[in-house]
Amino acid sequence: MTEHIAQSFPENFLWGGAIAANQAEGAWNEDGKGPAISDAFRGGIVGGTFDDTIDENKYYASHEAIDFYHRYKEDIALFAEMGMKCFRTSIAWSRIFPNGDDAEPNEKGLQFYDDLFDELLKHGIEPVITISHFELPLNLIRKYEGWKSRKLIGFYTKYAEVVFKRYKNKVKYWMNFNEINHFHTIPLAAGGIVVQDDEHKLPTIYQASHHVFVASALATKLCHEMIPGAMMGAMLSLSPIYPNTCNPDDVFDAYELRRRSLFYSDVLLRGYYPSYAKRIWKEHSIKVQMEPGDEQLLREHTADYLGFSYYRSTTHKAGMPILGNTGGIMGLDNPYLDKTPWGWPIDPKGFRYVCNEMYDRYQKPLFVVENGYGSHDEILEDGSIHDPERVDYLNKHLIQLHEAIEDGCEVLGYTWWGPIDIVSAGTGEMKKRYGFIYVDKNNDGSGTLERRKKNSFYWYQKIIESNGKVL
Ligand code: BGP
Repeated sequence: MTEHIAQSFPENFLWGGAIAANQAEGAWNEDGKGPAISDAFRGGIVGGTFDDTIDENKYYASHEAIDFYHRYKEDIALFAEMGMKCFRTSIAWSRIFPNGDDAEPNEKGLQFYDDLFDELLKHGIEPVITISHFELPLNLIRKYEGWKSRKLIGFYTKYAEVVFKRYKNKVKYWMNFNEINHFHTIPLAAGGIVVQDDEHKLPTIYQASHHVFVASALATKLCHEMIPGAMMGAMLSLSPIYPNTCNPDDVFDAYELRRRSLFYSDVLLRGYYPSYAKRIWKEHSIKVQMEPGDEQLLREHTADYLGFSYYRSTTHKAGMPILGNTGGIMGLDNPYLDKTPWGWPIDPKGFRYVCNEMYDRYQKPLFVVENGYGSHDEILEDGSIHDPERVDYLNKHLIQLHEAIEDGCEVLGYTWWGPIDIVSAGTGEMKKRYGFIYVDKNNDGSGTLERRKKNSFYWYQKIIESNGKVL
């Protein structure tokens, strides 16, 4: 390990880890929980298949996941041992409202998160909560075609109000929707948006997004009114988008793609639709239906901070499709970068780049709520697990994050994605492991679920203990 001396991170910097309910909890139909959209995907929400009839004879990764629902005490004790100051997870909407449109919330679901948050607080760990992380109650898809329907604004704000009321003394950091800009790339899984066909795709996505913006503004309003001092974040998936060459066509196209991916944060953090949206709508004959007062709500209730995930960068060439396809997501090969075993380019400098780009653009605090390295891990004969690549990824990214802070970016904290191995959102695999803690579970669902510390566990512990000085 190269010991590079960094100055320490800001005082009270929130070091932590992040997971999502559907990728960790399991117990998919226990204690009154209704099925969520994530329970109906097999093989991951990006590459997998969705069938809302859920065949119980088949294997669905989210149904047991790593059984965090029953083992959270053991897991939180390990997070505390690492020294975590905060922990990001989501509330599964369908534990609270099993059908999404129920008249009353499910008490057992509410109690679970009370217990979970108490356990975190007992260890001095601040909960950081995503209200909706790819977990829309399935019934809202079946009955209303998801966010396409304006009715969802009411269901969501009711849900948000219930959780604010219940957890107002326990949770200060909130986010409405996970990776909201993926509503464009994976509308069903990320956005709970049912798109009939290509012709209706863009109009449907923009209309549904408008409903989500109004719902976010209303929830932000409630959050501020009900929980003094609480902060509501917008949450984005961020990758810098590099032009493939200095050909102005490549440069402008990359810029255009960038802008479209920031459409969501532009609305949520600035409080109004950006000027470039008008051109997109005109070109695609899109008429977004708004009600009187909607735009005022957006203006008055903007997000307090930008939470984001950062894993990699993307390289773009003029003419590559710019909306909603995998070419747009993964981009071209960048010959200057190594890749993870899952083919994701490793780009620590890109991390500094996006932090600066976002802080320059919005001048609001940043919170890195996902960054991580998905890889294979093996238990050696002596029971140990060596994961030097994960440690290397972590170090290099944190060094760049520190640089970004020195550049002047205000960063509230950093939560490593999957501090414990969980189900991959993209592929539904267990073998794509991010954890500092290994979970004995395989892709086919076999395994004892036993937890075991990897080498990186001890290294992250040192990083937190020294507030980053060991880097
Ligand atoms: C983000 C999601 C997470 C998470 C992560 C890693 O897009 O917010 O839910 O899973 O990506 O992706 P994967 O699990 O596909 O490796």
